[in-house]
Amino acid sequence: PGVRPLIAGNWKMHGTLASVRELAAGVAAGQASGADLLVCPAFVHLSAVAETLGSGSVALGAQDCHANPKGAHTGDISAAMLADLGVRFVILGHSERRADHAESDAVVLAKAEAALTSGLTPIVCVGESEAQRVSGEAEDVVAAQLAGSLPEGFAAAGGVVAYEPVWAIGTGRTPTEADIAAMHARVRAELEQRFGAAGSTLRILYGGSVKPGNAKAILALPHVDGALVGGASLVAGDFLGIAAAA
Ligand code: G2H
Repeated sequence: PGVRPLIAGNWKMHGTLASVRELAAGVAAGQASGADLLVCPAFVHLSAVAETLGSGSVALGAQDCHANPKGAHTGDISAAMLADLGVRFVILGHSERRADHAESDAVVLAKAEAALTSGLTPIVCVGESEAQRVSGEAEDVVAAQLAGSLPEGFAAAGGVVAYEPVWAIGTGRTPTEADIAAMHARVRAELEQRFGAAGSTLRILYGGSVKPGNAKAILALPHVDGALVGGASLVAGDFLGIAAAA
């Protein structure tokens, strides 16, 4: 209550210049009065999407950044470069990056520090594997990821946490509403313990197979302050449908 929901589209490694322009225009044309909207295209599409979004209310985000502001890091992109393009948010520590690029909590922490330094709002992703869920350690795994990945200035900068159970990503499977509510309550408790009162108003997103059909129930749960949407964010109508449920 009191926290304005954030509906974020993670476009992952999808799209062409033409298709992302069309998608961004479709999102920008929809009026979502009850939620803040954010789209996160691939690096190479950021400029085109920035141009399409113009000065409208849909915010622009990236899917990763390097921990250093500049330097000899072939193929990498710094937070400062993103800020220069008009990017305001950056997704960090997504489970696909933790898996594909061996990103540890320490790496995510360093990237989040860099994001804060450049004035970007980090969206730090955490979530347990299926084996960790089955063995009952999901909440402790997530608490440890938070402790290791969130920088000191996170709360002051209005940082965002995204809880994404790894086994629910792109699979069509979601945890029960009770399990989502329990995890979000634990994340809230961790944020309040670490950051005090400021932790009460930080947004905690749920991610993992969010669709128009399940969005209303998920977004109604306590401490669910929005969604990080992958597959369903690639269709403007579906993404806006999820936003309308917020
Ligand atoms: C989780 C989510 C977006 P999807 O990765 O970050 O993807 O909605 O396709 O499960």
